[in-house]
Amino acid sequence: ASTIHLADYTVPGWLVDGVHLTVRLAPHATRVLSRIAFRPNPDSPPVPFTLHGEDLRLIHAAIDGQPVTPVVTPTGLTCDTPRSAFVWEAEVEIAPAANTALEGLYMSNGIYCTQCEAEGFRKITYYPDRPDVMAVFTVRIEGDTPVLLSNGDPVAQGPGWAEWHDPWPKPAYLFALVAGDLVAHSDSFTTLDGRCVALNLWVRAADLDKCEFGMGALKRAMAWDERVYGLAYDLSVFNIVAVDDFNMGAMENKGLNIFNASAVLASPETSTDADFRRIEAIIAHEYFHNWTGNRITCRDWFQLCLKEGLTVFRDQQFTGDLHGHAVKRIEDALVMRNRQFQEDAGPLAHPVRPDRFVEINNFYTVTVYEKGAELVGMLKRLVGDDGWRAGMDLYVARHDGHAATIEDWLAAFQDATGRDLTQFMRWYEQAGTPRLTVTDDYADGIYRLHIAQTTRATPDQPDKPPLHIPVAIGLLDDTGAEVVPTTLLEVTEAQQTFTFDGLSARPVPSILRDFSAPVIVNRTVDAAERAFLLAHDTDPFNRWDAGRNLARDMALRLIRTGGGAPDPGYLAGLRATLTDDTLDPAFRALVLTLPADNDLTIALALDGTVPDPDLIHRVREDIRGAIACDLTDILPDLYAAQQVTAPYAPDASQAGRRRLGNAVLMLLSLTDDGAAAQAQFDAATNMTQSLAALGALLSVGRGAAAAQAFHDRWQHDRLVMNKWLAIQIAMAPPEQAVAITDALTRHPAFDWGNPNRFRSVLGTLAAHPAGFHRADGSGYALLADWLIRLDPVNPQTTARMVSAFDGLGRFDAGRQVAMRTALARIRQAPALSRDTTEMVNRLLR
Ligand code: BAL
Ligand code: ZN
Repeated sequence: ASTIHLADYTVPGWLVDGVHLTVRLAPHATRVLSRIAFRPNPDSPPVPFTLHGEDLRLIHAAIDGQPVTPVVTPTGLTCDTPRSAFVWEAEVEIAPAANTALEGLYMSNGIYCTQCEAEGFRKITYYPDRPDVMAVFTVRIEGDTPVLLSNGDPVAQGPGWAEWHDPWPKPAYLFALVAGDLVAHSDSFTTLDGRCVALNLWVRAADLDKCEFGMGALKRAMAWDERVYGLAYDLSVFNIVAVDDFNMGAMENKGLNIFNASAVLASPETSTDADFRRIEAIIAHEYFHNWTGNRITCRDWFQLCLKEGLTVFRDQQFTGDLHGHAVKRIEDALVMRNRQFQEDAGPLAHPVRPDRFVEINNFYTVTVYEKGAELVGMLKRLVGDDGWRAGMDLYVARHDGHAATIEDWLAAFQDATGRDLTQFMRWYEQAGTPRLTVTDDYADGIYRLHIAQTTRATPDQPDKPPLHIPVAIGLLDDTGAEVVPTTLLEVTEAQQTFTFDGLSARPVPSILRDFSAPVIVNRTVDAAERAFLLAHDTDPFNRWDAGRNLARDMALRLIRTGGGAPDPGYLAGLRATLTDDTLDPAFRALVLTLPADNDLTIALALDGTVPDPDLIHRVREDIRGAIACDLTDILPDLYAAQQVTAPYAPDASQAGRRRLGNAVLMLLSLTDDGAAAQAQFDAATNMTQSLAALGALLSVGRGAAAAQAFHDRWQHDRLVMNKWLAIQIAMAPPEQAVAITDALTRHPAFDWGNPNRFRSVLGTLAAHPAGFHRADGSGYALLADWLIRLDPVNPQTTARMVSAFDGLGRFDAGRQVAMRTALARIRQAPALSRDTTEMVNRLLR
């Protein structure tokens, strides 16, 4: 398979004025008739007429009504055509019931559905399947199912057929079609300008009781986008459909979002607080794409972050506005540190805007999405709130109805605000996590901060020029009062000094407030200063980060020395924070959460220490044990104080209390043999409490009976059974994780062709660092076995999960050999997909 380069972009040779599709549904022989008006692109030199197409059986083709015989290849066709506008007609046959890759038109539990991003439309019919070809679609669906849906507004329908028309020009990746025995949870939304929009959430009848929350989330998102960005919905109907088999979380098809059932169905009995939050965020994310992605789309797939980074940023803002920014910011930073920094530090590192790919599906990554959102956040900080809104307005006004680039995006902000963003552009092009080394000095009332930036080499990028980094700081006096409130320093050089004068004493600096840039800060800070910031920092993010840094420094010290006792200062700080009832319980729960294994692994690797996953796990467990012991006098009361007696609501206040209560329950279980957890499990009336109690019981080896009871109660519920499978692996002791995973792959519930199921089992093993990275290589071997089996069935999910091996290069020689052996075995699998081949090759290069 060949590599596609951004530098080779050329405009489309042919443009599309309109698309008429007739889809005659049948599980094994669906016929797709297309009538497409083409004209030469005046901005392109004359080029031959070519269309993408894969896995299609061409029945006939015609140009302006005259039959033609195109040259068909496995990836498309070419055909002699007039040099001027013409109408292309084709009829193809496809087999949705045989489509296990879940790209194009496929069937999920009897429901026809589609997934066309990034390049799935070419599996439905021949078409210029590239995002810069935008067209108005009219679709007729014929089928014997009660519900027949496509994009846009309904035109007409009768028994066995329906017609839809989408007036907004769109790229083919936003095409969608759904047909099946579905029922709707319906509602409506009136836009600020008074238009009534019909809202439907289509599900199987058995799931109708799990729609209310998702519908509310949709309405909140619609109102928020109007209020915050002045962006209103633009069709008469907005449909969401839940399907069981889906590679991603959800898809923003114009007017017809298709969702992984796990990302939309919610009920207190079956969903945790975290599920509710995630569902609300994903519904908002897909809705927000209506403007940032659909009305303004990407010129080419290299620009994926243009829509994804911006839309993630918008859903983060939305969640923060609804539920509190402090906790949201910490959670977003944790995703960066635990996952994105890891990607940046390994063989899969790539820029937020990659400049080459073999298979674009492999670039729906935490770098494109979450780091992409961080770049948007930095831009907002640099231009300020007014500049941000002016830039967004200009971006929308200029590019509405068009396919844009990152250059267009930054030009809108440059033009709206007058800021020079030339250097900022490097963030999009340069992979890797910058490290800031911060030192300071103070004399005669003058305080100076010295900041140096470096970014390590990443694949294909040995040299890294300096970035434009917004570093928010504040200075505190020894009572915790701010002597310099939050100030944005703009670091643009390799080394820079910032001076603050007129100070009466040496201040305590609070650096990188609100996680103002996705960087690692290196600064030698003693435990006393960290404890001071944990107690006093006025910036909630840095207050939390001070506690996390205390824990991290301590964990790293214990790892380096092979173990030992936790710092009394850390334990004292934790005690003070946990018992401070003025603090949000969710915030306290976050302070109680130890740095993840991944976070510690990266820190060790960056400092040249070979991380030992077993030792890291043991030290974390030792620290947890020491915390449980040290806080034993306060834990029962702290736990009791978080119990909610009001009827369940997934709001921030209740969820925060459950979060803290359940974090405390994990510690209590270490000292009471799971008694409190068993009591909570027995009394639980919602999934948050039930699952947390089951997890706590499993974590202390007392979970067998509860796991069985949970299974017996929920075996009919696919989504809950995913949790049941996952938690047994997540909570397994490292030495048992592989065996438990292996056993669960033999459980009747393990329907491995379903991506959610596969991820619940193998994905959970891959996310269990000490379990997956067994020194004997058994974790790698088991995952490889299953990826080899899944690849011919579902390349996309296989390829994404291959990234579990991106610790390659970080661990000891024995593990490296075992990882390479596993990857080599995958590479040798017969007819390995393009998706997986690219990932394995990137890992092994
Ligand atoms: N566009 C793919 C799914 C999402 O990011 O919304
Ligand atoms: Zn998205």
